[in-house]
Amino acid sequence: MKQSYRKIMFMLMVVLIVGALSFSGYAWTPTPTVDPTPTPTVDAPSLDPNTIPKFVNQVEKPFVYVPTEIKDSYGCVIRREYTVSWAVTDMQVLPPGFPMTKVIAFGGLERPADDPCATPVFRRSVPGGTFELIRFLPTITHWRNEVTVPQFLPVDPTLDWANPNNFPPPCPPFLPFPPGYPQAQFPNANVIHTHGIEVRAQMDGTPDEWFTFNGITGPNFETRDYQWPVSNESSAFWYHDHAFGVTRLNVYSGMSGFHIVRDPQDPMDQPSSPLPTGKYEMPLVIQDKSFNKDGSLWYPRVGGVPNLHPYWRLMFDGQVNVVNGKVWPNMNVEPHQYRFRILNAANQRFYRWKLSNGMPFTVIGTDGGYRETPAVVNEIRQGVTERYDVLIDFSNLAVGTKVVLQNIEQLQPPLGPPPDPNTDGTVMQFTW
Ligand SMILES: [Cu+2]
Repeated sequence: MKQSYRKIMFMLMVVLIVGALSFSGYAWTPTPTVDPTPTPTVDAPSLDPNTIPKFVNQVEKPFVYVPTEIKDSYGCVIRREYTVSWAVTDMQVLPPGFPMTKVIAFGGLERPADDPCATPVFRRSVPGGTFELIRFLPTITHWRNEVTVPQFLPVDPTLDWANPNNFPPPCPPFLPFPPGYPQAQFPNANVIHTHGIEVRAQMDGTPDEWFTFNGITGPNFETRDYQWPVSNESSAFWYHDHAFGVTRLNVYSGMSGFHIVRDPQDPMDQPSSPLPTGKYEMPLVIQDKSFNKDGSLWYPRVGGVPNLHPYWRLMFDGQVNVVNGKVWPNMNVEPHQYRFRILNAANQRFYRWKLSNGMPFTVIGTDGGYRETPAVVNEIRQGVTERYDVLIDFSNLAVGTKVVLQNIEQLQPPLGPPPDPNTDGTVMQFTW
């Protein structure tokens, strides 16, 4: 099964490369002297996922950014403003006792818990904080790139990419990573895309609108300050890095977070709504990752076609699932119905959710807002970037029950093998 899958993937890759070369005008003739066997590589994560204990981490709810509220002469709030930055830092992603992980983390103001009057404090986190937006209340966000050190994952300078230093693409033989090419690793190009939010194109974080910490900007750059009319229906959205040719590295490094839009005119968002709120509402940012023994993120360092692209690989699936920045966490629940906003923030992996005890999910919303009627299902398939708004009712479980959120989607559908129930087939646990 695995062998034939590899053969199919290899043939697919050959077809794609031949197609790309013919399209770009190259006359490419395969010669019989070329050995089609992929170069053997030791490019693999050094931390065996089976040695990482599951459900030791506790899930954390992303904090909510505190805005500055601009009021008119009557005291009515007419606009909200945020300043959100991102920087390289270390976070405890693996369970306690394991080394910390270098990440790129968003940061903004948080209100200390249980004290609505306390002065907001600055905090960085992976994923980033949540923007709680009110429909039709205009909002401005000032984005600040504070990545002052080289990107720690391999930037492949043979791709068409942001390239802040105008570094000419190197020719083979290529340098291994690390160190790679310092002129490509620094400074890090970033731009924030607000996935699904209605906004002017110049403020949507398209790939060539990138900017660096030291003032280098992409060809389409206009502004670091985005205005959102917040015209979408109430739903959840994804903000993430989107810089040209390095998005996969920056998102994998941690640059993800939720926007949640609520509509005061929608009965489902009003105080009389039957939907769970407060501690019974939980956003879940789910990603797959692999790790090294020193706690660092592992990302492929040898390209799929290393003679053309030394580091870039078309397909990569992590071995471990990370929920709200924690590997395989547990969440203690009460006998209550919960509302989960689920975001697939993986680079390419599709998920199919299933609960280990066969309990159903009630899907009340998707990327576009609330459904006309809820759908009760036993499985949910979720592609990259998609959001689901689901209810899970834990109120009829016996004390001590543990329910595991599983992933049963095959890798790289429709060709890949099923996930391993002991690693990427497990996501998180709910404990009553
Ligand atoms: Cu997106």
